[in-house]
Amino acid sequence: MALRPIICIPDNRLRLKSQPIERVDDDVRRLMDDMLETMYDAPGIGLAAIQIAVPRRVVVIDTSKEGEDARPISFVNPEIVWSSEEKSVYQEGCLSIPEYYEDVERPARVRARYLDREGRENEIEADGLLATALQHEIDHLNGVLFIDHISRLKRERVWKKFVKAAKHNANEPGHPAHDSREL
Ligand code: GNR
Ligand code: NI
Repeated sequence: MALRPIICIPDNRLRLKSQPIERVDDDVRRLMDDMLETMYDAPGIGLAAIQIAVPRRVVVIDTSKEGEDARPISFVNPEIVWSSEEKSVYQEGCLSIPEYYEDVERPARVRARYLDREGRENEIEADGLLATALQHEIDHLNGVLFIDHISRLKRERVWKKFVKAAKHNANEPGHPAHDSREL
């Protein structure tokens, strides 16, 4: 297993549409293990492969609480096949937008179809934090970030802040940037 660097906005790779996995093999399972290690280290409750710069449709999630046994779930090619009319609001954050949190409204419950670690087709019906995390991660696979669901004013404010920070980092050798690439 290996820790991998997490990329942050304004890195435009976060806007890529990730490509489906054709076969769940040992390479894919190794990717999932690296993602889980990176997610727990961060720490976060979910991670999409593009956040470690791999544009593949792979997601890991663990919404278990501190002190509980870990309950990691790995999803390959996840798709929402049903979502409730009922909505819920969670304060979301993203490891690719550090230290920024905002309320986001999404369907309260979703059903998703995916391949598991063995490549078997599976379905899960989720509510609560798991439902929110699943939608947040599947958004990543489509190049969508949670700030795309908030007001344009707030989104532009946070985006500009990270562009500025990236430029600053690029001009200060010895201060490794989150990622200093520009749009
Ligand atoms: O760690 C995370 N917490 C979180 C909280 C509320 C809604 C979504 C999330 S996902 C986030 C980790 C992350 O950035 N996943 O892409
Ligand atoms: Ni995220």
